[in-house]
Amino acid sequence: MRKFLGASLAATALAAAAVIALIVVLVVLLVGSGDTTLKLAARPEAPPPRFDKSSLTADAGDVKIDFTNPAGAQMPHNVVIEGNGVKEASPVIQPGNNTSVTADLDEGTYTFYCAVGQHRANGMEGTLVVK
Ligand SMILES: [Cu+2]
Repeated sequence: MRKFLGASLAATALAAAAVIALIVVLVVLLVGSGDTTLKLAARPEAPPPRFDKSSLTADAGDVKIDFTNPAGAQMPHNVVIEGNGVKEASPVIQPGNNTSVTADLDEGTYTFYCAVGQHRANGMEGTLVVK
């Protein structure tokens, strides 16, 4: 009887531990394993207009790009994240301002670019790889 009780207690403790572990896993999955915030800026010495980075990497999930158009820049800019059916754009900002754009991204390769004028055609774009 005592032996049975001990085994029963151990089984209960094991079950409780399993439930707790499951809850932890679910919380990690739901709260988001991979929210990423990236920094990006326009280079002030335009023209030609350029970002300060031509490639970015992020974890799958909400990906936020904090974008700075520095005070010394000559022109307005924005950032667009596009690819795999996603297209999210930040507001266009004048020099000396900051903005951001956020997109919920799956694994894959995306493009980020500036949608102002001919900036993208002139090379103001880059690749965002989501893993
Ligand atoms: Cu631009």
